[in-house]
Amino acid sequence: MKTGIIFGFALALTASAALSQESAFGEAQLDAVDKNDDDVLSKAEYNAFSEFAFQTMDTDKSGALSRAETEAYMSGDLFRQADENGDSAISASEFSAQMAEDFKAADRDGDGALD
Ligand SMILES: [Ca+2]
Ligand SMILES: [Ca+2]
Ligand SMILES: [Ca+2]
Ligand SMILES: [Ca+2]
Repeated sequence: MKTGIIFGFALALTASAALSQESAFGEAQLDAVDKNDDDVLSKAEYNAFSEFAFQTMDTDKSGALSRAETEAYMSGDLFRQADENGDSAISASEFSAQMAEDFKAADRDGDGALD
């Protein structure tokens, strides 16, 4: 398993937890991302989710994620991996670049969907 998809999945857990604090991890998380409930994660669903995860973590609404904002969700290594330009913040474009990379890595048959 590549680091990238772990990054993506960690964020998936993040957003689902934020959506539904009382749900146990598992089914509820997949449901939160798989909007049309077909057990396949389309690129559109993934992108919508990615946007949501970013907004959820960007608590001061600065348009970038500081280490403090992401501390509960990702390790220092993952943070540095996503922080392309090394300014100690993950901008929206760095975030979506990392998410896109993860999607590509996970979509091994290249059909634009994760199943
Ligand atoms: Ca789906
Ligand atoms: Ca922020
Ligand atoms: Ca950066
Ligand atoms: Ca696929």
